Amino acid sequence: MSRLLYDIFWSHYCEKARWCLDFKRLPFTLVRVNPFTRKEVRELGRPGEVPVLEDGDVVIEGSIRIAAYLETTCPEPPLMPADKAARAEVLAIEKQCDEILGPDARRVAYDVALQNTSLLEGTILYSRAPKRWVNGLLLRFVEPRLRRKWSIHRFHVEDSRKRLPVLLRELQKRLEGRKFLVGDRLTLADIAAASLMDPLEIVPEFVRDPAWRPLFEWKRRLAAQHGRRQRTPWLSGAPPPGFPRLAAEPRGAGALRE
Ligand SMILES: N[C@@H](CCC(=O)N[C@@H](CS)C(=O)NCC(=O)O)C(=O)O
Repeated sequence: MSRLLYDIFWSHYCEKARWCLDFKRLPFTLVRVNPFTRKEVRELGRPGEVPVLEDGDVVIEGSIRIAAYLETTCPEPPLMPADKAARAEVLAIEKQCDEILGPDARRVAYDVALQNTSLLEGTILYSRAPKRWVNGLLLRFVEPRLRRKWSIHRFHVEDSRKRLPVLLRELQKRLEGRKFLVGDRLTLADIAAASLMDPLEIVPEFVRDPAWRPLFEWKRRLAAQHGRRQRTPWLSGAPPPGFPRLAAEPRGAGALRE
């Protein structure tokens, strides 16, 4: 029976679904979705969001439902703890990550990338000549649509910047002296948090702030242990125009290496 994951490789929600599948050691085939037309997903009769899992006759949309489906159909190894209270904690963290961390991290990261468009090469922009030469034109078409789609406008970005530290602080606090967000083994809560915070790797005000170093270190360690591909942290070079320089950030190159 074929198992297909409709995927956009740089989508952090797709990464969450891929991580769940890999954790369960379930073989699957990736269907690369055209990010502009979403044709492959629409052909399934779905509105166009990714990830979508097609498992034989069953089609499941969204990383939350995919994780729940995998846990039911393939219970081992478990993504959820056995204890009922701990399960509720995992689901609550997953929900917060889905509703706050995922959209807010995406919004602030796109805001940075749209001001530093080389960060978009290899994803929505071409990285090699001669196609690279049309990037300017492509961006003029794509940028307004992206900004509209993800509400990447000043006030929304500001709101996201204020909301994120609240959640990041909660996550970081939970991890004090512990390896996992809930209990003593990896759960869906860790996969959700580590996947959905990945876009923040390119947001200097978070990734360079020593206050969040333990959280980023945890995320990178976990990702490395599980063989995940993650974004390269933007730790050196001038931050984008308009970004607050952190008090702890060295002048000049601004490098803050681990
Ligand atoms: N809550 C959903 C969110 C999925 C989501 O936002 N996916 C994005 C890509 S990161 C998407 O495809 N959005 C719709 C679109 O761009 O048409 C999940 O858990 O999968």
